[in-house]
Amino acid sequence: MKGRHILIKDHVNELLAGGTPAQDILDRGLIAAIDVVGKRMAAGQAYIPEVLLAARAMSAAVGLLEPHLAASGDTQRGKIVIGTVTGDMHDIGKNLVVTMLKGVGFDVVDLGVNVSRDQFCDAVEKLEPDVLGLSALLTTTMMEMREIIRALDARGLRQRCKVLVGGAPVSEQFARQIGADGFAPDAFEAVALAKRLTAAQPA
Ligand code: B1M
Repeated sequence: MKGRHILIKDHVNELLAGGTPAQDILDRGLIAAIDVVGKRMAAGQAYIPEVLLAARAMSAAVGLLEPHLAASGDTQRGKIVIGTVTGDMHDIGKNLVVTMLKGVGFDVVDLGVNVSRDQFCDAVEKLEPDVLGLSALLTTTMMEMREIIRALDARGLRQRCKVLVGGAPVSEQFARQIGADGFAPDAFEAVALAKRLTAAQPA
């Protein structure tokens, strides 16, 4: 919460060495703390520089957890193109989803943040993924997901891949409303859903 990105690495390494599961460190430590920062931000008690410092510390800690979170050894499962939609710079959650998907054997192409609908459409056309993953953390940018699905439709690409959406303001109901194929509330569900969506595809 104080943004101490160097100290947090020592702390995470100590916890891992002591046998604390990586998932606990993530859920009970990192996500719990960034949620407090988010609430302070909403209440006007924390400002962007402090949130950026907290985000930098969180990213540093998540980097240490990644090898422990991502189970490995599974065979190749399919290709996923993923990105945070245009106007949105939030990427911590999306990066966690990427890590977990890679860990179970998906070939993941991460387009990064602030990705335009044309970039998503071009990637679907060129890379032919099984799944397109869209992330949004703002109530304003989540509406862009609908436009991306419309743009895929307009370019005749909608049937070429499944669309998976996620991010804090997104819900199952919203996913259905915009015509997505699925919604995942967290990185674990994203992996489970991606497996189901790709398993349903003809070989
Ligand atoms: Co921003 N921010 N932020 N922020 N920020 C929120 C989202 C906010 C809820 C804080 C608040 O007010 N309480 C609020 C949004 C309010 C709203 O829209 N209703 C907000 C705001 C307002 C803003 C700005 C507009 C502030 C401003 O400038 N006035 C601004 C917008 C910038 C922009 O994007 N254009 C802004 C900026 C920032 C920072 C840059 C400072 C920083 C981001 C740094 C970064 O990502 N590199 C930041 C942060 C850190 C947050 C909070 C505090 C934490 C987000 C986070 O990383 N959570 C956030 C408050 C909160 O969420 N508690 C907040 C941890 C992460 C593990 O969870 O991202 O939810 P999450 O990801 C989860 C699931 O959602 C899911 O799985 C993930 C892992 O389990 N998931 C998917 C995510 N993507 C998925 C995709 C999938 C499936 C699942 O399939 C494809």
